[in-house]
Amino acid sequence: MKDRRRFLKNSGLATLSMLVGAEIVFASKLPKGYLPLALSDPETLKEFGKMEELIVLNDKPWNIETPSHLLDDKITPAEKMFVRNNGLVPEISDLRTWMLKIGGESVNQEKTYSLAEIKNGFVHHTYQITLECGGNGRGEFYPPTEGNQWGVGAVSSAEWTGIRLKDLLQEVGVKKNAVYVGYHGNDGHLSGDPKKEAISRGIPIAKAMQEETLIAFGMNGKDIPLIHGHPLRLVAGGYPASVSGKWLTGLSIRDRIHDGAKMESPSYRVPCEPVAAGVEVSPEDMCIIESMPVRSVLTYPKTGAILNLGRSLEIRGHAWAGELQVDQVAYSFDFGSTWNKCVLDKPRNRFAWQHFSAKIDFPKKGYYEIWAKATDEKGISQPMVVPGWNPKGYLNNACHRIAVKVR
Ligand SMILES: Nc1nc2c(c(=O)[nH]1)N[C@H]1C(S)=C(S)[C@@H](COP(=O)(O)O)O[C@H]1N2
Ligand SMILES: [Mo]
Repeated sequence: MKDRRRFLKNSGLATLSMLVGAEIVFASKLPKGYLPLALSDPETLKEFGKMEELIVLNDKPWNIETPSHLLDDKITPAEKMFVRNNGLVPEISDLRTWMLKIGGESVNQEKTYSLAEIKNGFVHHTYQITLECGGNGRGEFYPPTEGNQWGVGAVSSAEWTGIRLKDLLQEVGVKKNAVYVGYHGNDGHLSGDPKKEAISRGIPIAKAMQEETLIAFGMNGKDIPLIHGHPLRLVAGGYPASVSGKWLTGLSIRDRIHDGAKMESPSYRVPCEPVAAGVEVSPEDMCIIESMPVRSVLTYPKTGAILNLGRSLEIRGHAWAGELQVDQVAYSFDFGSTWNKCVLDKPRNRFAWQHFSAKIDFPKKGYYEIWAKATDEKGISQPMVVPGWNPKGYLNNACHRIAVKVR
């Protein structure tokens, strides 16, 4: 990866122009070693195995969003999966020395597992798990909140294979006073300080004991790609994806709520009670995000599509509701005046998103917006407008909207 960047940076003008596909006007003014933007993003995306259409929001650390129309697959392929990093992607050389250390106040006996012991010592399970970043949709909050300005594409639903965390916890033995499991990964802190962790979050012990909570080594039938946590990753669906620790090297069984990096307020917390937009909220009034709210995304057609009058349009998308199931998805093409039900599939398993579709017949030529609204099994629906402002811009589950023209 680095070699490629070095190669590009040292390339002569002719090579660069050829790669950009046009003459670089003002090339004489290019600072030495500067990589034209047209090259840096697509090239890095390719190096990470990502499609060029994904959107790089940040490169230090890498944060990459998926445009909604690329989420059309029922199971998200690796090349279309969003990336959210808090630190530096580790360089992994020798998997034979990779260790997973189980410790913490509430473990009966500290134990260290090699990768082979993890893979060979326990039964394997595969689940489709939807992972949504707590900050998905942040870009719409006003006043704006700091952090990656995600649109709707910080979500994925891949098939994860691994061992149940609960099987491993049973083997090491968990004391009665255990309340939380914290994770540790070996991605570097942005400061470069080796003593600091980039992120070390976790889950309540009951969540750790769920059947679908995995220590995963596989994704979509292959090894987990490096950028998504190779060789081991904690995968816990329904909660913000920040609890699904990548590059897993340790687990701490805690007798208190885990206090690792980004567990503290305001990270991944929202005001326990709603607040007015823009106010300051004191740490004791902020609560840790657990189950994510109901949400849906329209994945077909792509916004801007032009259709012919007289042909019905099939719309498609997915809906999910944290730890709950989605009960219903409705669509509107008259700005929310009337709603019709979509056909909604059952999830493949708990914590997998649900596919929906509908056929629309437009009454006449012109501009339309298609809105989608999901309702969870408790009867809670997505809001039409951006919901409760919060200091870090989490949990915007407002209805997704796309625009089409009929001619
Ligand atoms: N070790 C480690 N695990 C991590 C992170 C990280 O920066 N380091 N980011 C978390 C966050 S905030 C999210 S949203 C998901 C993103 O997963 P993905 O990059 O595989 O899509 O990973 C989570 N696990
Ligand atoms: Mo996240």
